[in-house]
Amino acid sequence: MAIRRIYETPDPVLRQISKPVATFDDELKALVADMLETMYEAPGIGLAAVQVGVPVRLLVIDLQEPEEEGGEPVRDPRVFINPQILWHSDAEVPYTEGCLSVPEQYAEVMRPDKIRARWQDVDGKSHEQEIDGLLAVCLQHEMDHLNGVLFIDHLSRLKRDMVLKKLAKWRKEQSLKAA
Ligand code: GNR
Ligand code: NI
Repeated sequence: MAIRRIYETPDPVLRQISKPVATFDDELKALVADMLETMYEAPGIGLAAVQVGVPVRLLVIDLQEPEEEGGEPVRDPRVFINPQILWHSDAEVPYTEGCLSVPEQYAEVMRPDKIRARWQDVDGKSHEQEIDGLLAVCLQHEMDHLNGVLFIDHLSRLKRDMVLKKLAKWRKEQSLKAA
């Protein structure tokens, strides 16, 4: 297992349309293991393969907050391969989102409250389930990545520019700290 580099905006890698996974082999399982390790280390609650530079329709999610448990983290890794949204509610809910590819920036995004999704697991087995709450938010955020979309793309031009300006400022401060 290895921690992989997470690509950040405005890297064009993040704008690729990810390709369906066709082969459920050991190489895929190794990529999933690396993605989980990378997500836990970041830390984040989700990660799409394209964020580590592999444009395939694969994402991992673990909603367990690292801060929630003192000591041993309780892990609940979920793997979604070739996910599809079969249905979504008309009702949308706001959630303040962040993204490992837009570090340290947060903004409110509206998304459907509830979705019905179909996906495959690492063995290629199909699953279908109705999903709501934080898992629905996170799954939709990750599925956007598979289509080259970032959460900032859902904001008004004004808000997006504010976030990108704050990101530039944060990066500058980081580089000054490191020097
Ligand atoms: O760690 C993450 N937190 C988060 C918070 C609100 C909505 C979505 C997310 S996903 C994000 C990790 C990430 O960038 N996944 O692509
Ligand atoms: Ni993200």
